[in-house]
Amino acid sequence: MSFPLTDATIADDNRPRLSALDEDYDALGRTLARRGVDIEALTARAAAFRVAVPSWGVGTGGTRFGRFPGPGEPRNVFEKVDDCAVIQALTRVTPEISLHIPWDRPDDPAALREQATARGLALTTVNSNTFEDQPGQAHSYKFGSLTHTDPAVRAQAVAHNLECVEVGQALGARALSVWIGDGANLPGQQHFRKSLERYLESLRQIYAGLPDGWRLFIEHKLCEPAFYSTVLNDWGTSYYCARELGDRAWSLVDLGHHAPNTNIEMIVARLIQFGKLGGFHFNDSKYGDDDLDAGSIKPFQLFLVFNELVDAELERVPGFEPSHMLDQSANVTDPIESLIVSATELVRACVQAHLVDRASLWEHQRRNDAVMALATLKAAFVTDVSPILAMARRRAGGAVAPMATYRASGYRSRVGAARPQGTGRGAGIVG
Ligand SMILES: [Mn+2]
Repeated sequence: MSFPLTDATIADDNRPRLSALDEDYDALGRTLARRGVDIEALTARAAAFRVAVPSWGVGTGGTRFGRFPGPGEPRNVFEKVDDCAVIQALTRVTPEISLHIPWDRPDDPAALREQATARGLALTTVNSNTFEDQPGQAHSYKFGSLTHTDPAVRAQAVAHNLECVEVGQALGARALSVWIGDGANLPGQQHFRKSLERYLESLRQIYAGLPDGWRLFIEHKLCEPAFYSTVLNDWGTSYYCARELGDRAWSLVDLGHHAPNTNIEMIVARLIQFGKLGGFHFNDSKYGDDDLDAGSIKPFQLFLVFNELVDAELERVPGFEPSHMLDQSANVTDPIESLIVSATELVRACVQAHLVDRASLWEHQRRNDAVMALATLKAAFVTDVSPILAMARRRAGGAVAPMATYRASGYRSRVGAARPQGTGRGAGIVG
């Protein structure tokens, strides 16, 4: 199937929207100028933003109770790359893909890398999977992987992670992201301290196998699938492990992996301060690890997270270089549409955070003026920066209205016809 979303088709679809965009952009520019803000500086921030798309995110996810796949789900990693390319063509902020092994293990890594490059994409991160058993595997992960009581199971899990690094090297990746489902479902099942010791012992072996220039991201999670306790349960434990491992190990924050109402922006600030914020899995959540579209439930929280990131960026905190990745699961939407929405909302939060009047904020903080400090944040948060996002996309060759252009392209119905279902493994469970 020929790739349908060329620069020319996007430009054609943009054309009737351009005069309205110019009008809205100019109007917003005047409004911002009155506040002493240069709209072009914000548009440059929007244009510079990047977030990696998860290969598993382009298939329909599911719950413990079922999965309802839609038409044209990718059946292999090559088709996943094609879907990711559609998101990049429209948004121009997602030139990277995060892969999951073994779901995405390519028979021919060079061919996969070539296809990605041809689509303007890079395969930057590999994610290991020891939270489920694979066919033919010698030992089961039912009772854990990197922390299992049996050294043979741990050795198998370590070997899998090292294989992920090897595959990643062939693909040009530079990071390994490790999430384990290890933990306990019942009190007494697991020795808390010993299981964490085993985790560190396993991770040290993986860390020792990291090629030069690689980073190791460790992802913590409060619960699930272990509902009583998980071994790497919170940011403090994650920080401890990253510090124990060394300067190439980093904590990764998944927005859905915390107790409800946790102050995630403060966790982000702490990890920045301690020099261990490696990156993010962006998504949103109402009750648990819901993996909903970014900004769909708590857009203000997303803004506050970016407020911390922008603050650190502007302050040039040493070593501050977090990787932005999406990690989400579409159950009832077209996954491509959900990823377009999420990518767009991240850019929005980033631009709004750059709009914060920091000098005023710091002054209100110094004076303990809580009301005005919040008002300063809110002034940025309630500003509709949509014309900035659209202008940045347009200038980069993307879509002024990505969702409308995507729907008009007929991509979903085309792949629906080209990819009969039931012949492959399209979707992912997400960590
Ligand atoms: Mn995650």
